[in-house]
Amino acid sequence: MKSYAAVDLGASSGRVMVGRAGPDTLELAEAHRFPNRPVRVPEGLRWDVLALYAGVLDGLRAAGSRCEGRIDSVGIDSWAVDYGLLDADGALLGNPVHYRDGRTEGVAEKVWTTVPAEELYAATGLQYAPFNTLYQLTAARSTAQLAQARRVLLMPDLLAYWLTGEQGTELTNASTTQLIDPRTRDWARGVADRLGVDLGLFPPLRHPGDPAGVLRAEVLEETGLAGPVPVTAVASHDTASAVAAVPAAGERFAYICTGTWSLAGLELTAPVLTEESRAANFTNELGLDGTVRYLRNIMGLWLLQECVRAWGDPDLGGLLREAAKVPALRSVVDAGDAAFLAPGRMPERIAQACRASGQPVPGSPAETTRCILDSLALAHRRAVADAQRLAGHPVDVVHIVGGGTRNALLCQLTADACGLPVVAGPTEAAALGNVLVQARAHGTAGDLAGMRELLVRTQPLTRYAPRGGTARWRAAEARLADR
Ligand code: ADP
Ligand code: LRH
Repeated sequence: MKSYAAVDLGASSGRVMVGRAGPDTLELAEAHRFPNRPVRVPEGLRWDVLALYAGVLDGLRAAGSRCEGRIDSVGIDSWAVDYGLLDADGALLGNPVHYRDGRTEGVAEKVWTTVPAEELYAATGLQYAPFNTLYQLTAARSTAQLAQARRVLLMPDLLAYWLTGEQGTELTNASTTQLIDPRTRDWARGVADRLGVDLGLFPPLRHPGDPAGVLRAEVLEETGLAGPVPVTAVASHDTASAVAAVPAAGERFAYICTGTWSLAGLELTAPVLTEESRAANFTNELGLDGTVRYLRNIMGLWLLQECVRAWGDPDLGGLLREAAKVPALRSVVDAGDAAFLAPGRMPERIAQACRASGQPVPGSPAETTRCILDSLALAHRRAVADAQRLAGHPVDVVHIVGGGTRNALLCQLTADACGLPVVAGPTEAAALGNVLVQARAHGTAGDLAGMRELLVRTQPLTRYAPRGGTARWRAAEARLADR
């Protein structure tokens, strides 16, 4: 059996996991977890990328010590859209900008005066989100940093470059830039030319499973690993890795990747580029093996994370137990609303949204938590229903993966709201998808269906049956639509 290190960087924490995979085995153990704390400096909200890199090195050292210094390969995935700029010497120019930074406000509208939103969607299949890389690069257009930049490296590609000295742009993550055509799975050159984006700044595309260099000698020394250690390109968008690790059988399933975000949708074989789909803000991101991740971004547990931070970090388990006792569906907010994107004052912003829509204003933390979880379940219901209708792809089951699987109340409410059985798990789906793609590249895992069979056989899963009461969810949905 081989050992793989999966570096998985989420918006709230980074982790380095050790995966062991064989024909009938898939084991995952956490070697190291570290917080991912963005920092607000005078110029805006930035990722602390050096702290993240230090966490990766600590994690690789910890991973090595679990495997007598012998790791067969390393793979890296992270959140999407963000990037670092390198100068002509290959040095990083400034700290990567956080996708919640305000610099992209109003930028999309300007872009659409050159390439109308309808055309942009038809060419790239990407939903509107203010932080798509295209809008970030446009917002940066007149900055000294971009003028000096010779390279754009997406976050996982930047870390891989620091580990190996080699550069590439991994495709699944590139598909979140709004600069990729989901039909050709190549750069959308026409769009880039019209908008003055220099695609030459990106290194060549690479695909999950491609070799991505070997750990540099200094990295081996610092981590105590025995070389050579290859780095393998995985589905480097965390959501792509997580979807690859959805333990589904067949095609009739929806998935919800729950963590800081909820990414809810379907796995398809071709993109849906209709005007109706654009209006419903569904995205066509690229997945493993020619698949399309047809999904909607929902604010996710970010809403709760920000409240918990505002309340001084009370115990989450206790809060969820109290929230379970609060009557259901008293007030709901639109968990897809970009108004919740920026950090800060989240309990007040949720209260304000309830007040503005004439609903009871949640008072206690338990009531606010209940409002968030009801709202998320409602947004899950809408996304799962809309995706099926827009793609003409019916489902029988909803799979929930990611940190939200630890929130039993959210899983049950999602089953109730969707009126479908929910299968929850694995929690560390992105890391498992990362490991499985490495294992396949190194000869110990099968195709996507085979990977999923292995997950079903090896991973603990929890099932939630819908408890009825769909009419109440339908009514809450209508209530929200009326406001
Ligand atoms: P990301 O990858 O975006 O950083 P995760 O997938 O790690 O996010 O999920 C983080 C979320 O998981 C937290 O915001 C929290 O709401 C939820 N979570 C983590 N641990 C627990 C727990 N013990 N009980 C309930 N929810 C939890
Ligand atoms: C989740 C995620 C999501 C993106 C967002 C920026 O971690 O990758 O798929 O839309 O971060």
